[in-house]
Amino acid sequence: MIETIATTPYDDQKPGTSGLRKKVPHFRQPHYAENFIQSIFDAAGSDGGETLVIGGDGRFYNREVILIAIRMAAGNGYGRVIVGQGGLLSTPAASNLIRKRGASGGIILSASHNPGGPDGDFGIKYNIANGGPAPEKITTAIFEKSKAITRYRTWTETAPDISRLGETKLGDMVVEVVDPVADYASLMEELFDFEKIRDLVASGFTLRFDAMHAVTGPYATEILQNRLGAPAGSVINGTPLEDFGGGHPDPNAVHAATLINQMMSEKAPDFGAASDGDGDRNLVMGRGIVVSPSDSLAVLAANAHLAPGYAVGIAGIARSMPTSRAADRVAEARKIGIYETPTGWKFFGTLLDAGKVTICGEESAGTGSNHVREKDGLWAVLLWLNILAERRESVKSVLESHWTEFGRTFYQRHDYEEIDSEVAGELMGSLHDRLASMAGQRFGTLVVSEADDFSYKDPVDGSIATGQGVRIVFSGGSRIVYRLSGTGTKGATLRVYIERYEKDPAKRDQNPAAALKELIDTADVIGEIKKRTGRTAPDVVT
Ligand code: VG1
Ligand code: CO
Repeated sequence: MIETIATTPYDDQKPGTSGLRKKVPHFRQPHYAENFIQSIFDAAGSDGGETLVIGGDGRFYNREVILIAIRMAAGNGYGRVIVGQGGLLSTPAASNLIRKRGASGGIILSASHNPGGPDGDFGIKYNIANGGPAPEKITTAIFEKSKAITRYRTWTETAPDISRLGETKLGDMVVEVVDPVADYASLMEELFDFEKIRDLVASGFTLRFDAMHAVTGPYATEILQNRLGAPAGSVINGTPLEDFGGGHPDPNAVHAATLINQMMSEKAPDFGAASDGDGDRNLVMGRGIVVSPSDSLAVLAANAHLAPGYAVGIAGIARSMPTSRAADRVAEARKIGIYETPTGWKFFGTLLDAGKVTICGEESAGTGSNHVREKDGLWAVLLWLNILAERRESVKSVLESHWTEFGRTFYQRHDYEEIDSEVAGELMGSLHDRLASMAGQRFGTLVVSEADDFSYKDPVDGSIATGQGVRIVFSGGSRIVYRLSGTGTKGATLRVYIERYEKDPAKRDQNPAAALKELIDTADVIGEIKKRTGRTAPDVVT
């Protein structure tokens, strides 16, 4: 029976870059999750009888909220929910299921790279019928609904057991529990030449994939070990844990340090990779080299035609604004479209749906294609493996020949975490105030050619997003970008993105910190970071 429960609004349910993220105790306040889920349903609207996909990254509190969401779906007239067994679905696998099964949307429970556990982070995200994150029009509507909510609807009986595969019913609604991996793994088999990759692995090519105790473990084990023949032990930390083993499932220099160190050692495997909490991001490494995510996007775009799924070539590339322009040089050379969007995958959906782009990527180690409407960590790993299987070269040699052909874009992102929100706001405010007078100013050898706050008009649906990050461009094309993170749950995180293009192959082997030295120093001068925050160095450099 449908039950209507009275509730009162919370005023802080505004989705950020990727859904609503808060600390677990915050989510455990009375009706907090219910309010947000009802606001999603209210914003999405329904004629009744639709299909909804539900899954999450397995973090602490995942199961509880999944059971709440199933009952509320029944209470709100859905005809069927498709749930990953045990409540697990990686973000790209959820996107695939939404598309494949013609669902009207999906609820993905994840705070991605943020740590989990009773005091860790939790998140809820809504994806629409194309499989992609809800666009701003819908996230704004969800927030508006959440501020005015007076009741939510649920189903009287409790949700069925989600640990067993198969169909059961909750009222009139079918609850279908599916293998989280199967459909995703077949999609990967369609896109990539598994036989070629198997041959590569059989020839002695070694790999290590760190699933960081998060959701990708079962996917990587099935695909890399069972289907592609990598020996047991190639996938490490492959069992999803509610607290990610106490770790921070972010595949960057700090949190994936163990694997990075192994890759730099004498006994390194040929290929190394790691993924984040919900499986949508990736870090790719070769023996003795870490591929910067912006370079990875460029290399994947330049070589995608080597994989069967992209053999006809790619229509275009989209990258988020702070992502380096390495991909732009590929697009220019191949005479295909290049689009610059705000941060967050929700801005790629219209371009992918319209067929304007095939491959998208972000500097934060997210890459993906039109096969789903999310970034996809394992997809990137498999495309790399397919490229290596075709070219029979090392990761390092693929990257170096890319730099020789296109030039090298030196790039770093500096994160200052948990700074005081007010201080962060003032820092950005001061940058805004100085934007108009910035052009022509000189900093050492650097002269500002343009400075603005990035706004985006979606070329497909005309929607506009403003305030997407401060860009300072210098003559010659070097660039510093400042923006505040929209995924944190404590204080503010300032991200500073620094880039410089080097065409001369003789200068391409420098270390990025050295190649970017003057820009890094200038980023502090212009951003007044030390002066305002007291921080003398970033917490994370990627
Ligand atoms: C970060 C990344 C962004 C990514 C987002 C969600 O956002 O910078 O590129 O799309 O996380 O990724 P922000 O606002 O903190 O910079 V995930 O893997 O957390 O869903
Ligand atoms: Co993620």
